[in-house]
Amino acid sequence: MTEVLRCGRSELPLERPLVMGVVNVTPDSFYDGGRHAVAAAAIAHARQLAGEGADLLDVGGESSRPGAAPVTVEEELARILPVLEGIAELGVPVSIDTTKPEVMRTVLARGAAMINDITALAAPGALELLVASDAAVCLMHMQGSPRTMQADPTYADVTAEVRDFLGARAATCIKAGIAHDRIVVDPGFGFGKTVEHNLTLLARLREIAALGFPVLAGWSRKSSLGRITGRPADDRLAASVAAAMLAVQRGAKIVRVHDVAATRDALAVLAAMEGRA
Ligand code: 7PJ
Repeated sequence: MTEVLRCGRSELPLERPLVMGVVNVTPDSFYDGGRHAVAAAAIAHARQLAGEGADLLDVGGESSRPGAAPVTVEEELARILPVLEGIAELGVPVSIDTTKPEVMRTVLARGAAMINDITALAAPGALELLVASDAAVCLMHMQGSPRTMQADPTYADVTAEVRDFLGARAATCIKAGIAHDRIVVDPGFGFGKTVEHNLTLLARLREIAALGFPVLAGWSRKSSLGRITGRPADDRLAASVAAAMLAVQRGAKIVRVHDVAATRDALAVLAAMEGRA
């Protein structure tokens, strides 16, 4: 198992679980004060998450929620770049959540420490861009595409299929020249999975971790937690923290969360119990 994650200029030790804070730069119907206001709000939010102890910040300019509309390269970069520039001074490694090689090329040239790709570098040219960089990559499993993935997710054995996919993509990355300690794998909770699939993957997360790469788990506020608790997205904090804890107890090394402070507190209790205080 990798002991550190190498991501750009940073090396993140993996002896304690890392918290990745989510920074969305996607104007929505509730908050659309124009491009500048959206960037300013995202920068302020990133600063808050860094203050709460985020180990990584994941900046995304394209919503990958089920049914979300696609955005152009130009639009995505216009959203992301002011934020990437505005948060550099925080000193927290920045991950960019994108599937587009053109976006990857630009953000890698501007210091992005990680590419978080929900398609696991499926786009032509994406793999080569990562090979030529020193950034880390998060390879995520998804069945189908964001537009259609929740229509009828079907697996014979969801854990084996997700594990085999991630193992094959990681092997392709290594063969192409990306070092083992730059690779993160992610089962992609909610991406072409029913609540039952997500819970099976959580219960059996050790089998994904057994691939030998750090596992990233993203449960924060997801609709499966709404189905389980009956609560709307902005009232899923307790459920999200519980899921992050369960993932870490089953081998996750990075949790992708909206609520950094609460997650860090929960992880502090786990660390104290395990004598890692
Ligand atoms: C994930 C993600 C996830 C990774 C999103 C949401 C949907 N990237 N991007 N893993 N989820 N690696 O946050 O609800 O689970 S967007």
